Amino acid sequence: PEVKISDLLRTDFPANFTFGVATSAFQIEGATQEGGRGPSIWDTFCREPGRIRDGSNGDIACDHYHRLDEDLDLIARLNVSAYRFSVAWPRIQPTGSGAANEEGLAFYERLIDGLIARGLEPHLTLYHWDLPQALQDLGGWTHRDTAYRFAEYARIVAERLGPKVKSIATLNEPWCSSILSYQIGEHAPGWNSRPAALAAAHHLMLGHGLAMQQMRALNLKAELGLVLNLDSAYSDTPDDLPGVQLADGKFNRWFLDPVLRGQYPHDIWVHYGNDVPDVHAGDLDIMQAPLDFLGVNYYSRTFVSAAGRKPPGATYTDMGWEIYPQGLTDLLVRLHHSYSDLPPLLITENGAAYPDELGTDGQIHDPARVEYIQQHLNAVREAITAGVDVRGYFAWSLMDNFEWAYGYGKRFGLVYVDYQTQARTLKDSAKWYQGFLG
Ligand code: PNW
Repeated sequence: PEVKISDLLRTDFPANFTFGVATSAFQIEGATQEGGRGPSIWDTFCREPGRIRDGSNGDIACDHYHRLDEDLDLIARLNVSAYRFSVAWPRIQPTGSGAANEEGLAFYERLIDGLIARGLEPHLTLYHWDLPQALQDLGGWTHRDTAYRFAEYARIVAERLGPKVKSIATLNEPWCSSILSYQIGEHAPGWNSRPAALAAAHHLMLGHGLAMQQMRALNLKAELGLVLNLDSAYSDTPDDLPGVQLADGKFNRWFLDPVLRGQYPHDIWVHYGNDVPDVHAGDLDIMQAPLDFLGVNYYSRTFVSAAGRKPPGATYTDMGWEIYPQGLTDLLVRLHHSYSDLPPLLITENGAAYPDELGTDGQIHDPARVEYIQQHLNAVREAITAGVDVRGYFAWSLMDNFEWAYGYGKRFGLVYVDYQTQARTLKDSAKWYQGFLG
């Protein structure tokens, strides 16, 4: 059905559909040496010359650690019903194992209580890439033992905070914390080894499964799940279809199939040859633990062309990522048809970077971001109409923040952050979301 996207209404979505905004700990908190926090691999990585485009680090970031109440008020002003945040493992276990650091737990308890007091649902992510450096010194995710350390950390957090939150996701985007981090080397710890990356991916997914076991035993009301970054792959010629299958297999199926089918995808296993991970008996059963939800982070599509062609007429965000909302509908519908035991889906991240500037009128006009979000919400609506069980949507991000290897140069926020003053200003996109939800 032809719907003018600007006419998209809250009532086009189910009444109990969750709308929220998302962030992660390292990208916004700052205060990296406070509250008993230990160093993470991102603190180390930022100090290595050439790793971060603008030479920045997470020491101050959005100073969220010191501005918690102000930021909770900001979230509430957007009229959302939910907030997705992550817990910094090195605040809870400064060296990645052993007793819990009470100050760390207390900070997140204050955050959660503050959300509840404002009528907002807390959605907690356990691991958004900030591995304690002490565990990296032992090999990081290439070391099988890290999976068991992660499960222990999950139990500590879930015991204390689990009773108060709506959902707990184990990992955010294991493709990023394995392939992008240990093979491509763009993220911490910056390695360049495919076998190391595949071992890391295996141990991440094993850690996910072990954490699920630990948390299930607590009989929490919270929904337990996993967040993957997924995209749809396309080509403009049948000659490129093998390339499409390969891209889809490495990016999507390598992570989906162990969790939803209890097996690695055969074609990709063969493709990886001698680089495949050491899988112990029983690992895949652990990884296949039932999920209450699957979180999907979607930003763009993959266009495969051996000849190097670009999709005609394509438009791009400031990340150089193509804007392709149809890819989100296609992805959701495909998940629905390909996986028989698919849990309910949450869009846990979606958004766009643009080089926003504070105008002379004191406003930030970001019409391209407004359009991006409207188009992708419409894409979600179309998937729901097609029968896919999507329960919520979280815009990435609440506010501009530390965009990993790009530092502060890429702005994903609905709220503008002036890093000199730490002043927060609602962009037009925040006002649009506020009005849409209000
Ligand atoms: C995600 N890639 O990162 C993360 O979950 C966020 O922390 C991040 O700020 C956001 O998306 C925007 O980048 C990704 O290279 C980073 O395909 C890189 C990729 C995908 C996701």
